[in-house]
Amino acid sequence: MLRLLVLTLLLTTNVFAQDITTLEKIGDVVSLTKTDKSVTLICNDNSQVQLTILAPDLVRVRASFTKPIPAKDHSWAVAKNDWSTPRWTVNESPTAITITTDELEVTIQRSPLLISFRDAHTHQLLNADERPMSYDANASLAPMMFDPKAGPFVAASKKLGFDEHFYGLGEKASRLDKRRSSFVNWNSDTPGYFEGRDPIYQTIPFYIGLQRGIAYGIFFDNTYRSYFDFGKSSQQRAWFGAEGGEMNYYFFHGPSIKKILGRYADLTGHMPLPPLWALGNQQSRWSYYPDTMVEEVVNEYRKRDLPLDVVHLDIDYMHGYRVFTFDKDRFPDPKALTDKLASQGVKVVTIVDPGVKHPVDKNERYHAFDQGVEKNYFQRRRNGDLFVPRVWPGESVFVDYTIPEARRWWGDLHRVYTDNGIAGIWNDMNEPSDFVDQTGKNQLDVVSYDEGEKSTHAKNRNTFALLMSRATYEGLERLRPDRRPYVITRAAYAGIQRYATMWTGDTNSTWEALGLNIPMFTSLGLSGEPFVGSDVGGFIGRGNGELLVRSYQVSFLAPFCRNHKVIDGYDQEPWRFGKYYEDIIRKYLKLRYALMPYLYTTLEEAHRTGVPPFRPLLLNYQDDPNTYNLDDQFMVGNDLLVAPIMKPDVTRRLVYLPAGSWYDYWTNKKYSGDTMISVDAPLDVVPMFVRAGAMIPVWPSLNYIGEKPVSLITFNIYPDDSGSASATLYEDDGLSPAYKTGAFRRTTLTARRGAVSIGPIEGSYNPGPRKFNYVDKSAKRTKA
Ligand code: MIG
Repeated sequence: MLRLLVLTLLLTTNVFAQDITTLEKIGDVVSLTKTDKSVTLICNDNSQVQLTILAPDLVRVRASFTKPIPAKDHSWAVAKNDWSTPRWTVNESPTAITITTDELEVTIQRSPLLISFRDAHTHQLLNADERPMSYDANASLAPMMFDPKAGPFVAASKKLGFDEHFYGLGEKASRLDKRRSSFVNWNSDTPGYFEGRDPIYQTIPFYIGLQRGIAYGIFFDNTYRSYFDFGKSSQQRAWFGAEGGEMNYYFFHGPSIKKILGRYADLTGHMPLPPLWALGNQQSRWSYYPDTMVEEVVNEYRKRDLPLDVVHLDIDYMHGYRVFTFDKDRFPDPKALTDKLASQGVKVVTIVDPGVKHPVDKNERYHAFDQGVEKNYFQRRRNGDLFVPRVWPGESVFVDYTIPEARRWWGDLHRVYTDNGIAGIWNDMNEPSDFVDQTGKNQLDVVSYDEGEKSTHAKNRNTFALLMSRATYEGLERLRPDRRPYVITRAAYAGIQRYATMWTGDTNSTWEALGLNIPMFTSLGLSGEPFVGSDVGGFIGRGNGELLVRSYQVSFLAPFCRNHKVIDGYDQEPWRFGKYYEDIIRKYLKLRYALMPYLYTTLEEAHRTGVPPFRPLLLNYQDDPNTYNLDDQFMVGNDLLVAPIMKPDVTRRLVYLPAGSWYDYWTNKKYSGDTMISVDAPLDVVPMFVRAGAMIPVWPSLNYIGEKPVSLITFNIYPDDSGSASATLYEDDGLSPAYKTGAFRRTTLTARRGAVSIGPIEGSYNPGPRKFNYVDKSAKRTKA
């Protein structure tokens, strides 16, 4: 009873912070065993630590307290298990064991057991344990009550560098550099969140440490509620831990962040390319209905010469919020609607929530519920009762997505969408949100199949969205094998990039919320989620024309660019505040479409290398400490630098230009970097700069992707101080998965004092007849 009380307090207040100095430390090393890929250390308290060498720059650390490493080893996040073991050696001395790869030197001090990571060449220390890995020997933590297999709280603690910066950790309502902050991961529906609210929707337990320009990464693959403290509770340590599960982390050696992101993508999966039109402009509302209103929105866009590729249907398209149905009065003929919109170049995305309506009346038939009950695919409580949360349909049930057949069944249910011409699926509420209680209290005794482990909510909450997105993605892949799936999710766990793109949930229509866009998008990019965006204009509350314009001036270069608004909010489509604002928004939407070949080239880079399109400056200028906290500017790819205004009534700002030369995008005026400049930014201007040495490909004006064949690509040349510039252009069919088997074309171009040479060209895709045109921007300086 007392435990229950403590549990209730912990969960309702959510201010619990573990004092890791009270935890029991792992014992000393007494012996070791080796295989061709790993070393297992056996400790004097029967604990074991296993270090597995996956790549020269990637070592996995697994610890099991007071018992052997379990034979079972499973992760929903990890995509690659077949690493070809690199060269490595192990050396034993009386005091330590040292594992050496071509890049890393990992030393395990025997007593006390402390692990340190060094650069194999310079022997420079990268990261070191501050105390031995530890666990809660008293096992006093609450979730165990419901999940005896959870095990105790586990933690690892690292020395905090005096000058160490921390990045990543997925979706956090916080600034870019996470030094001196602490965070909790427990996927939560947090409408109207503000800076500092934590946790919010997603769990990506991966971070990057950067000190003296040298980076490492740590991925703590543990799905229980987890904690990260980057020098907040003590200036001596950065620690991470979780309320159960294994101490199980991967250490990535840089020194470059880009390299770490590539390895992280190898480990947890590369983002597949979405259809090219996913980079198009998108419009949403909770909710457009009936069908004629959707048509009206699209007609407005076309009439006003505003580009648009996608319109979203929020929850009111359904029959009484029943997923996989359409309301017969509001959407009597969805296929006719999608056909009609397709003829205007617009694709339709529908929302699909996890809550499957539980019929109120026993005699009511609803196929999704009936089939799921018959097949026993819905989550149940430990006592065998169906788990019945309350969400939009009222009393509902959730699928146990850990059951492979249930994922397949769920995916196949999407046939009703693909048959009706729906182009993509938007997964919301998948924390999973439950109106009975948003902290998860009502779900603690829900059991999931989990590969036969029959584990509970404490372990499965944070992966629910990952598995739901997976079911959706794989379903769309089966239903339309010749098309790339397009899935958008709100909640996530590491690995989500294999299945879904994301948006940052229910923001406020405020300047404060707009100020979070850049740190959140860039942090997500540093966490393996390249395809990100936020409701343009903000979701909750009433904005105004100025806020909407400034919001577009951030999002017009974000991968996901969608204006969306809450049900009772003031309308905020681009024209709603009048022509003055609409004209500016048109300018930025058109600029986005003009830059499409550049955006797509950087998106393909993200797919291939894990390096995101939307970047903090530090990703391109890792040696420049001026960039380490810079989160009111961003870059797209290597070449575009944008410094938006995110405050009302402000029309001038400081812009930091890193070393090198830069061209003002609007005037072509050239600046020397490595300095701060002050620039004008009236409402119609977002300060934007092009790196000298770049060539930016642009398309002719389009109302939507594929409106007409692109027969002319213009390369705007921004020569560097020696008169040179270069570019890469990536092209493919934009729709099918054929790019995965070589049907793409990557063209490299180099300009030297006006002469452009093309080559090499990679890939087998034939882009059809199209001409290249070259414009030397250094000769086109205009007056501001
Ligand atoms: O409880 O579907 O974040 O984008 O419009 C609110 C209705 C549920 C939350 C999503 C939002 C969406 C809304 N949903």
